[in-house]
Amino acid sequence: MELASLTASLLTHLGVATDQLDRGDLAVRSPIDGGTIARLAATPPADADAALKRAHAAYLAWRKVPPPRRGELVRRYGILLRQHKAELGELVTIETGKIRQEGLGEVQEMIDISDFACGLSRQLHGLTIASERPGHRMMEQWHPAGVVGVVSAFNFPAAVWAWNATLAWVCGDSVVWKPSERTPLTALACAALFNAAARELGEVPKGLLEVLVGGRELGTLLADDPRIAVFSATGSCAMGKALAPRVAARLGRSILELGGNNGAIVCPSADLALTERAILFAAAGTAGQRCTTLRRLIVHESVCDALLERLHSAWRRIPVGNPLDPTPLVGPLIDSAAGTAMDAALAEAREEGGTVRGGEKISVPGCEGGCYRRPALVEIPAQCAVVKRETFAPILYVMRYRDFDDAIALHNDVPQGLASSIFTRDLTEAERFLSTTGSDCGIANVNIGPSGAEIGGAFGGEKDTGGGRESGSDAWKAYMRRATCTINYSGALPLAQGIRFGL
Ligand code: UN1
Repeated sequence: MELASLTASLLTHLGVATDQLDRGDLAVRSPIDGGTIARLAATPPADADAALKRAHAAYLAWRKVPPPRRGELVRRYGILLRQHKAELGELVTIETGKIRQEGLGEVQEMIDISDFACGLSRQLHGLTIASERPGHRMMEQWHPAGVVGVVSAFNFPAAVWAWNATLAWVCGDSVVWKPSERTPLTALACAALFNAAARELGEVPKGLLEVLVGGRELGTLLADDPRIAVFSATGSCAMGKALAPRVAARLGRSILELGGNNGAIVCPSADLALTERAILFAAAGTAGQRCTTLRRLIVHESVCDALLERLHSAWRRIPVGNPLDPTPLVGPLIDSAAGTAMDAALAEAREEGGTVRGGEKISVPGCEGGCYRRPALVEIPAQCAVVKRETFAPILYVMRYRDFDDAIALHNDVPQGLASSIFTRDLTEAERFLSTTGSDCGIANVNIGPSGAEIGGAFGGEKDTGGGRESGSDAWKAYMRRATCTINYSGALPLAQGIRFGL
């Protein structure tokens, strides 16, 4: 079936009114063949303002609903996601170009975070703290923060939004979502399923989820609007650096999940067969378009040739092709600009003395308008500027090390700090990598690659990655406001710090 009509039929199954698909100027293209699959109308600023008003009113009502009841809404959402996993996964594949396995994985990640958030709705607990004053008690309470603005990227058009939205809803917040203008259809489908869950539950205020369709002007609008209590953005470091100061200027709160330039150290004792498999998924998977993609490999000189031999053979065999077909492991890049950026990075690497293998254009029959590239493996003598930059494409730079401390220093010597790995069977190396003086990233793994995190842990990174944490652990606290409460049940009025004050 032609992609546009396949998309329309998936959207119908997912509950999206298809009359809006050819209404506007915003062309949505599938990276699979570059063809237009919809033309949406962008949200005008006046409509965005009305959406923010509805979201704010929804928050005022929703914050009064007991959290476990809020969790029930998210639980129902998770059930609908399970029922529609195949269709939503396929839509993600069509809109992002990721292979079917990864499209389904993305929906599974949404289901997982829905389960997590539902459980969390009975766990939004604060501390009780011993007071220094007799007959006093201190406690922390967590209250809903307000409207959460979510700006999401094309590469995880549903899961990363769901990390934010499901937590926000159980925390008593409402959500205004600005998806990437390249993947608005997935957003419309996620919203349709959410609205279905809300209808099922009943008594859910309108405006708990508002979707704004359009470009960067809408992200800026959310960053600037004081009604957005929490601004959560995923995207490039440049995007974060443009928007974060705007949120800060109004003393708003941001959660930033920006670029990664993730490295792995391969030590002499590493299990090379396991390491090879881990590297293949982390570097070539999702066509190198995850923020957690492995981009830098730092290999001990004693095992580098053996590992490279394995990687060269694997890289030659990676099936690249239409992600809707069952065999490809690597689909297209998001657009031709991404291909141009990849070519430019490889040219720069060559100038720096790099040996480039792979990276060539691949013509996929029937998908001539798509931008397909063989993943590239680049041996490079030094960590030069191109290696320190995040190029959102499947390029793996390989460097050698002799001394372990040098390897860690090289690993940390990039502006970004998202995810990292070490491959070793030596306990002291593993522990040093995880220690205070080891990896400086928000995610540090042993004997698995840097990508493909589970939702149970807090997700995010340091330095230019932005410092935000989303998803599991106690990331929920960023979606609430903390009140420190002191209660005096004594009848006397002792002051803290022993201060005497009175007439
Ligand atoms: C992203 O690329 O923005 O850990 C998120 C991973 C996925 C999420 C990636 N669970 O690779």
